[in-house]
Amino acid sequence: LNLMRGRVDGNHGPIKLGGLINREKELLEAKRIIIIACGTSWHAGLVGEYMLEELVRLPVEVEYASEFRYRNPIIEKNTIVIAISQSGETADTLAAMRQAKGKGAAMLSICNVVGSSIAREAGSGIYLHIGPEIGVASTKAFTAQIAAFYLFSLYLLLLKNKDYAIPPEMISAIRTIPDKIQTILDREKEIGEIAKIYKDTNHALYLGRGFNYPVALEGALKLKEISYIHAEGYPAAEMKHGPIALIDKNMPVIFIATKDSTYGKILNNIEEVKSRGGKVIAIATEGDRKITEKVDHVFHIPETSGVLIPILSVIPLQLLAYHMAVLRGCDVDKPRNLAKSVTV
Ligand code: F1P
Repeated sequence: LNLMRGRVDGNHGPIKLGGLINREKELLEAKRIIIIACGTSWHAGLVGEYMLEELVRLPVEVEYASEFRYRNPIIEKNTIVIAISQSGETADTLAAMRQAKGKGAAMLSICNVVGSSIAREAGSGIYLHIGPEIGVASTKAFTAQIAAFYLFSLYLLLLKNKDYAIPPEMISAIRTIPDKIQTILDREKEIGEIAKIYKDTNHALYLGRGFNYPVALEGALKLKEISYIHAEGYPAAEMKHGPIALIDKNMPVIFIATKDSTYGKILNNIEEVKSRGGKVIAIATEGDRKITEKVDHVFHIPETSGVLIPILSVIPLQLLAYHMAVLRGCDVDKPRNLAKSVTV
């Protein structure tokens, strides 16, 4: 199951699942998973929820650690709590873990930093082996956390059914991800051109459905964090319940519109924005020419299996935030007011 090369340049090790061994019994008996995290890691947790529900059919909830720690949550028997953190030091996540542990939950963590406080508190889990983030904003942690959830889902399928054989296409789907990421990075210039057009905007709206809904949240967060542009991420279907009022020619609307089960609905949402004079940037699947006629700008990403789409669809959004920030003279590695690990 150690399928990932870790990073595109291959300098880091694969994600290993050996750290789950001392939780095998609890995982086998698990009836419910609660994921706790903050910021970008919380967005990865949402992808994890969709993935575990789709692939393993386990009920999953995703909670902001900063809320969970102050509530009196109900933790039933056979609940596993997974804490996700890039730094492994986020105070809210650590406090939420202690809250869950006190109520008898079995703990796991998904962390970058070996021996970090959160990893030690969990006592079991997955290390990403991608090294710490160099800048403050989380980027490679997000994609690696999603890869970890994919491997974790396969691990659970194997654990729960000894006769289960992983379909070869599920293995090749993850094996081909690094090359597909490289294809996107090779076309970074296209994103730079889009950024030049919108660099002076004051607001942006990010919309996605299904697996791309957390990606919309993450795209908006990256823009806020490093370029200080006000941005909101929403499930595309929620647009008509409020954000539609914001649409005008001055606000770019970024749609994650890949060819998956939500595609037809997303095209309808794009039309709703265009008919109100909005400017649309679409992240679409390679070969999708139909969408090109409907939007103002399109960036194509390679095709991949549904649950893995977020790993690819988030990268153009990370690049967009980066280019917007650089064009506006912001320090992308040290954004104002943000700490690398939020330890208070
Ligand atoms: C959580 C987080 C990051 C964000 C920033 C502040 O950190 O919200 O997602 O980019 O660095 O902290 P972590 O628990 O994943 O280390």
